[in-house]
Amino acid sequence: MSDEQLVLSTTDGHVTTLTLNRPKALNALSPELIDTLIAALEQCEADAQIRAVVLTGGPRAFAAGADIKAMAGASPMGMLTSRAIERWARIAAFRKPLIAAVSGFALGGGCELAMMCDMIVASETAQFGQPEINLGIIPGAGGTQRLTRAIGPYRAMELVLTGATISAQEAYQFGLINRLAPVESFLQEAQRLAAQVAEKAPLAAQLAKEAVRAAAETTLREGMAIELRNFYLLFDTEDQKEGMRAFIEKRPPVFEGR
Ligand code: DAK
Repeated sequence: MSDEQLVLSTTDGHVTTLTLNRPKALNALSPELIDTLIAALEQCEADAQIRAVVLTGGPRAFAAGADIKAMAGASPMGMLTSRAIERWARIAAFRKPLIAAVSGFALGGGCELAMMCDMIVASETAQFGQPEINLGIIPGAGGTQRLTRAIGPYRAMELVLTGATISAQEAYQFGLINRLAPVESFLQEAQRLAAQVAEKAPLAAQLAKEAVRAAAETTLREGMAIELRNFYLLFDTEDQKEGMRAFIEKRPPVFEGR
C-alpha cells in the first residue's frame, strides 16, 4: 500500500479532513501510518488556506491502537532510538484546531490519538479504552495522563487497570467527548464544528488553542503568562483590527489570517 493511501485527504473550504485508511487492520497505527499522518498534518499546517482539520477513521474503527504486530518484537533501546514518542508528540503539537471524528474502536494508541485532538465528536457506536494491560504493558503515548485529566483519576484508573472500554454514551457523560451523533452523521457533525472554528480569525484560533492546552500542561502562573502573551500578540494582527472594526460598523468580519 502506498503512503498516499494510508491517509486520505479531502478539503472543503478552509477545512481538511484526514482519514486513516487501514481498514483491514482496524486502522492499527503502524509507524508508516503515523509518519504518513504527520506528513499530512504538516502540509495542513503549512497551507494558510487550511484553518481547521478533522481527523477520522472508518465507521468500524477510528484506530484499534498501535500496531501490535509491529510492536511485538520491540526492544527498549530500539523504541527509544526510533524516536517514536517524538513522532507522536508532533501530532499533539499540531498548531491548528484538530477535531477527532471517532466511530467504532478508539483503543490504546487510538484513544491516545483522539485525545491529542482538541475536540472529539463521536458516533453512537464509538468505544474508548486503554486495553494495554491485557498485553502486559501500559499506555505509552499519554493514555495515563490525558485520560486522567479528561475523565478524572478514579475512572481513568479503572480503565487503565482493567482494560475495559467505555461506550460513546459513557464517554459523553464523563466529558471525554464534545458531541455524540448517529454513525451516519458523526463525520458531518465534526466537519460542521470545524467549519464553525474555521470562520474565526485563524491566528486567534491557534493562539487560543495553545493557551487552553497550557491549562492542562503547565502551572496556573505559566498558563496565565502564555494566555497574556498570546492576547497581546493578537493586537499585532490585521484580523484584530478587522474584528473590532466590523463590530463597531455592525457588519460581519472578514478574517484573512494575518
Ligand atoms: N494491531 C495490529 N493489528 C490489529 C490491531 C492492533 N492494535 N487491532 C486489530 N488488528 C487486526 C487484527 O489482528 C485482525 O487482523 P487479521 O487477523 O484479520 O489479519 C484485524 O485487525 C481485525 O481484528 P479482529 O479480528 O481482532 O476484530 P474483532 O472485531 O474480533 O476485534 C478488537 C476488534 C478491536 C476488539 C480487537 O482487534 C483488539 O482487541 N485489538 C487490539 C486492541 C488493543 O489492544 N489496542 C492497544 C494496542 S497497544 C507509544 C505509542 C503508542 C502506543 C504505545 C507507545 N510510544 C510512541 C511510546 C500504543 C500502544 C497500543 O495501542
